[in-house]
Amino acid sequence: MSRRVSLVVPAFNEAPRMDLVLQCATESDLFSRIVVVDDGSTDGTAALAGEYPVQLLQHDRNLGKGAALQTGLHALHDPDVVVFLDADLTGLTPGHLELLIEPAIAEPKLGMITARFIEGRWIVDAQQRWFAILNGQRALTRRFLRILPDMSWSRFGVEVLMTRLARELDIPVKSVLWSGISHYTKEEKYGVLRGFGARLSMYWECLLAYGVYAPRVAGHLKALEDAGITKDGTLQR
Ligand SMILES: Nc1nc2c(ncn2[C@@H]2O[C@H](COP(=O)(O)OP(=O)(O)OP(=O)(O)O)[C@@H](O)[C@H]2O)c(=O)[nH]1
Ligand SMILES: [Mg+2]
Repeated sequence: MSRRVSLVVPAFNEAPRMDLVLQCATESDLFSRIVVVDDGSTDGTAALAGEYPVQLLQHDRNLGKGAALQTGLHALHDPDVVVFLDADLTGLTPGHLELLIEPAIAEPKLGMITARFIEGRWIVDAQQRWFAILNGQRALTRRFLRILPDMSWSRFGVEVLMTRLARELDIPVKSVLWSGISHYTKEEKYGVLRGFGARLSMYWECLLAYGVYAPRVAGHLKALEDAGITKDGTLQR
């Protein structure tokens, strides 16, 4: 794969869980750049990331997933494809990554490819199926990257933002199936009560992003129009 493919991994207190993603990403030859964004962690996330050949960026306080992805994007120089991967995946192999990246390179008309987990844990698979708008593992092509608005306000609503924007702008999106993969749920990370509270607040942030999407992106869409960029991300003039 000769195109420049970059990876952004947002991480908030993921030291005990992020070895697999970093190992898999750094040992594959799929990425020309790998950026880990430590989102104000208070554990050993930064130290762990430092053990791998990645670029480490750090927020000095927690700003949320959307801001972490935005910080990662800022650090990249004109990539052809950007992959977003959560830090807490289990069962990830280079084959999964190839499945996600291949269409981003082979089908230039696509704007975004999302991965949906199957044949892993039923509860996670069900969430991935019924709340696919929230799925975190994505590849974005140049076509979509160039019209992406600032996402740093969106926290866990960042996937809602990307999905709605692609829909509104008629950017083609493809879904690939990732078999035998899962991740740590919030309840597993923080315990049942605290984890469930964190889950509710994540869903709240997603709903909020859905609600404020239109006013938040209106100015950006107008600017794209003024710049002569059409709905599908191509220049009119
Ligand atoms: N919880 C949390 N995660 C963040 C934050 N900023 C970045 N992340 C990272 O975003 C990714 C997704 O976060 P998770 O908490 O695993 O959320 P999820 O997998 O979508 O949700 P569940 O597993 O269903 O709880 C992980 O790599 C996190 O480390 C933040 O402010 N809070
Ligand atoms: Mg998770």
